[in-house]
Amino acid sequence: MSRAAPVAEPDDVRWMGAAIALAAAVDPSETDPNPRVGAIIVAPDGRELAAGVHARWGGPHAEAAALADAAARGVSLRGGTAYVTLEPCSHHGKTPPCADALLAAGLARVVIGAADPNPLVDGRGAARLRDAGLRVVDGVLTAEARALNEPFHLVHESGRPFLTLKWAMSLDGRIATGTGESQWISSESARAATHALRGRCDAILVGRGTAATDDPRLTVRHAASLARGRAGRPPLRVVLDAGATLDPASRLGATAREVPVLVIAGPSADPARVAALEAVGVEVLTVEAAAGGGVALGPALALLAARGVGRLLVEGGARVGGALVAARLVDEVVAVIAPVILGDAGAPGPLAGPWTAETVAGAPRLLDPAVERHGPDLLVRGRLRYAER
Ligand code: AOF
Ligand code: ZN
Repeated sequence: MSRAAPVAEPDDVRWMGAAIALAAAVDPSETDPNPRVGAIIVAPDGRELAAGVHARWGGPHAEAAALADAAARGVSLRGGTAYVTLEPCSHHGKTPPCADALLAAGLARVVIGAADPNPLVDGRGAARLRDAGLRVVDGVLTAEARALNEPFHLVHESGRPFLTLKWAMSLDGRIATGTGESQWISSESARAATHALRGRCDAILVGRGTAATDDPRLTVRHAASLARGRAGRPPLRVVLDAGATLDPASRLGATAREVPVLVIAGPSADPARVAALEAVGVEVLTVEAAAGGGVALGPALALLAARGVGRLLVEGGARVGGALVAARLVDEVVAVIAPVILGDAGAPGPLAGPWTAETVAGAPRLLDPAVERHGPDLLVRGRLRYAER
């Protein structure tokens, strides 16, 4: 039996816009890696009856919050329409399925902004509502609803993490002096902002060269900087290291039993080196080699996504950054610009490698970047858009 798909009604866009605005007011670091979601329930006569958001990771979903709001107001939802920015869930997670809760409330219609790409849901929430006889309308303000949760959609739909590439450079575009000194180009307050950025990511990645030169810790300095959804777990520390040549006595190696370290090696890594890293508690996984040497980036990112890494922060070096931009794998850029001039004499810039934009007009570009001031430094942040090919 086929049913005609219910069509949108004139007020649907307005109510969905209002639900999106509710979700947009939630700080994403409160819900990560969960999506931000808003829900509004409207009576058959067009009055708003209840509203709710998914306000924090582990807390009630937006629909449950709206139903609790209705209960607190003592209103009946019978025959009403729910506007949800994300398809209601159908799985028993930390909370029971929202689709069931909406059914129990006696609603007549559900209007959905974006489908839930989580394999635990993936259309089953909408199907359950339809099968129970509700009128389900989807595709209302979908682009805006998806924009609330770009990393969430990306990781489920493309199988790779949302990738933020970060660098700090001098006013004249250098990340070190010609003699190789780089600590510290950016101010203490800009570095504190970077630690907060780390606290929102599932993993922090550097290339083997940066691991050797800077001997970084890649930790989050203050526990308070950790996003709630990380539930006290610091981000995974990752080194792209084709030869598995990371020094087991480096800061990363020496602290691997306290905060996990993953080395992504290539197929020709020396087994003795792998064993030496594993002996200090570093996990070593192998992916195929890239055509030009090094580790193949796509498979390395797929491996991280499979490990639950939804947000990845890449902190260098220049070759890794250059290769990621060339491969169009960078989603967001955070660049700190310090008011210092370092000159050249071979001083490196933030991106290295054979790739270059062919024209300025066709070059990747930050879309509507935000600019923040941290002490004396500027922080420029935005989504990276690539030209059509
Ligand atoms: C909804 N409404 O408000 C949200 C949904 O870890 P849990 O149990 O909270 O489930 C998280 C998953 O539920 C998340 O990955 C996404 O698929 C869905 N999020 N669903 O119906 C909401 N936040
Ligand atoms: Zn739910």
